[in-house]
Amino acid sequence: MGFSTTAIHAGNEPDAATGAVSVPIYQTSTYAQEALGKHKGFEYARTQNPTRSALEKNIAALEGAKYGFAFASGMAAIDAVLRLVKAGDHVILGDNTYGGTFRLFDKVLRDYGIEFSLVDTSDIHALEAAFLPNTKMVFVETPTNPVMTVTDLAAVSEVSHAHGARVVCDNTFMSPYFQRPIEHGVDIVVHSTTKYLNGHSDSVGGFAALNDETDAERIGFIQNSVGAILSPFDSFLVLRGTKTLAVRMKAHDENGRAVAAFLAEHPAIVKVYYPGLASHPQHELAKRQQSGFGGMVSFETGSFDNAKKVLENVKVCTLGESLGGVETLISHPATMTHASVPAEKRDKLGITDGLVRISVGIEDVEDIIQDLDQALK
Ligand code: P1T
Repeated sequence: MGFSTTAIHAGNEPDAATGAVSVPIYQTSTYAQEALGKHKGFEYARTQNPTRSALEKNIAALEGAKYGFAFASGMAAIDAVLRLVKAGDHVILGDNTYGGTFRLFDKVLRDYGIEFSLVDTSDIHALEAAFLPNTKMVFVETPTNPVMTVTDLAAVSEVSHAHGARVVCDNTFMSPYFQRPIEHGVDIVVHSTTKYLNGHSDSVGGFAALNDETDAERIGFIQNSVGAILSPFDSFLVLRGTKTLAVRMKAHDENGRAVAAFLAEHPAIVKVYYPGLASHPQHELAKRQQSGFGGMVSFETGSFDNAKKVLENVKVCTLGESLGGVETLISHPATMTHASVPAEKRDKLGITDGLVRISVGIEDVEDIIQDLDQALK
C-alpha cells in the first residue's frame, strides 16, 4: 500500500460500536469490567486507550515498524527510549541535536550515571573512534536542528551494530514521508509529533517506533510505569494530522526549496543551511537517503544585530519556537531552542548569534519570500 493510503487507513478502522469513520476521542479514565478479571482489553486509561492505540498503529505503520508508543511530548518519548540504558552504560550522542535533547543528557541523565560522548555522526571515522566497551546506544538526528547536517543512517547502523549498540534516530525534521530510518537499519525512531506529524501547531506530543520485541516490551512497560502518555484528545489531533501528512510535506518541500534558493542568492546572507542546495556538503547523501528536503532552512546573517533586524521585521512569518506547522515560524536558535547548549559549543557547531532558522510553512511562497526580502532590506 502507498504512503497516503497507509496514513489515512492504518489504525483508522471504523469504530466497532458505532461505525464512526473518525476514531472517537475516548475521553475516559477507566473502563467497566464485567466480572473480576473479565474485560474488553481495556482496564485503565494510562495503560490502554483506544484513541491512543489507533495513533500508535498509524505512526508505527508509517515508519515501517511493528510497535509504536505515543508520549506526552517529544522529550518524554526520548526519555522513555533512554531508559533502555542503565547506570554505567555509555551513549554516543550526535553533537548537534535539539537543545532539549542535549539538556536531557547533560542535566538529567548524567545524574543517573549514564555516560555520553558528543560526536559529529556525519563523520563515520569519528563515530568509530568513539565506541567504548560499554557503548549501548547511538542517538542521532538527521538532518540536525538547526544546522541541517546529514548523517548516513545505513553506515551508522552498520558500525553501531558491529559494536553491539542500538541506533536511535530522531526523525522529526523529515517525518516518515521523506525519511524512514528503519529501512536504513536504524533500531528505534523517535519523533516530536508536535511538529510535522500533527502539523497544525495545536498539540504537544512524542512517539517511539521500533521492531525489536524485547525493547518494545520494555518501552511499553516504561510508558505505563512512568506515565508520560499522550492524551486521547492529542492522539485524535495527531491522527487527524497524519491523514494529510503527504500533501503537507510536498508543500513544505516545494516552499522550502524556493525559500532556500532565494536566500542562497541574497547578497545580505553569509550562508544557507539546506540539504536540498547543491552547495550543501551532504547534498548527495541527502538525495539518496531522503525522498525530499522539507521545509527547515537556516541562514547566517553575520551578527546578532542583523539577525534581530530580520526576526523583528517579518510580518507573514511568526517569531516563535517550534516548527512543522502550516504557518511559517522564524526563530533565533542561540537564544531560543539551543540556549541550553554552552556558547563555545554553539559557536563550534555554527549556532552563532547571527543564525536564523525558518520552518517554512505552506502559505503562498511568494508571500513568504517577499516578507523575508523586506525584512532583510
Ligand atoms: O517539544 P517536544 O515535543 O518535547 O519535542 C522535543 C524535540 C525533539 N526533537 C527535535 C528534533 C525537536 O526539534 C524537538 C523540539 N524542538 C523545538 C521546540 C524547536 O523549535 O526546535
